Amino acid sequence: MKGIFSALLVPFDENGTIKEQGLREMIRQNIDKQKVDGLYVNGSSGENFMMTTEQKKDVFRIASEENNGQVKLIAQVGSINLHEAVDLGKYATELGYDSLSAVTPFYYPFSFEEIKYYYETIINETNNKMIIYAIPALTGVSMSLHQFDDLFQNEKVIGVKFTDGNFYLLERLRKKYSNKLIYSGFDEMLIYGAISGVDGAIGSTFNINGKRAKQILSLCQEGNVSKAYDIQHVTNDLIEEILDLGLYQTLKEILKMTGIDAGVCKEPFEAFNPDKLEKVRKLVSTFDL
Ligand code: SI3
Repeated sequence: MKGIFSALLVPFDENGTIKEQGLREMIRQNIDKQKVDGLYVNGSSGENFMMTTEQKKDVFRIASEENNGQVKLIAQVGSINLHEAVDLGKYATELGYDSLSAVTPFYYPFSFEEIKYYYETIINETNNKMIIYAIPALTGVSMSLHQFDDLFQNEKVIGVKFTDGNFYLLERLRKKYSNKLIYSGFDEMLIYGAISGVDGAIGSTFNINGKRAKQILSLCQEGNVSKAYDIQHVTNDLIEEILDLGLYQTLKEILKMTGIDAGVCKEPFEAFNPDKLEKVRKLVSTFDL
């Protein structure tokens, strides 16, 4: 379960329908070209929170079929509808997913006891492993070291996807929990996570730039931080441009230029402005994507 995991993008048509063939191509591209160690299915990058339950199940099924046991699969099942989270967790478990993951429940200011109940319910009902998905910038949920201590007491909680810039907390977690998996969540900060000893990383840009992410992680593990920095700088030149142009839309346009039917983003994400296509073309050639 270690290494670089692509947070799988999902291709949609203009009506918000999943483009199944495009999704299969996307999975192949991640496994065959980016050589990722695993896929994080139905995360933020998969536009998960905008899909129907049936669509989420379709993505889990298609990813499992297309992967056919090649790389590790993590199913993100989190939802503020706990019944949906459990239903998805059972479905992904039956499909053989290696672990579940769930975003902290968001929108309402849930107490920590409620958050803990949410994770325990998903774990008990599915009998699968759980990776906490902590992304305070989007959920507003910042958990303390003591709250992680509490969640980590459950042996089914095998780790955390740490999409946070709080490197003090990351260091404390790493020192205390050598037995838990810690995944870095911000691709542009991968090197700092890698220096702190994360086990891996989960990110959206790995769909197109997974090979560089693998290099950053392994160079840090070998102690060659200076070379890792060189690659992080190139990576961040790319990510900066992508964030300026619009994250998920641009990733999909890049993939289309490399022959993948990556579709469009779900509304209300705005459509990609075709005036910017020339900039995308330049990224593909400059960064050899
Ligand atoms: O699917 C997912 O859950 C993710 O991709 C999470 C991951 O942490 C990404 N975060 C979001 C909100 O997309 C990052 O990979 C992020 O896109 C990247 O670092 C660019 O900021």
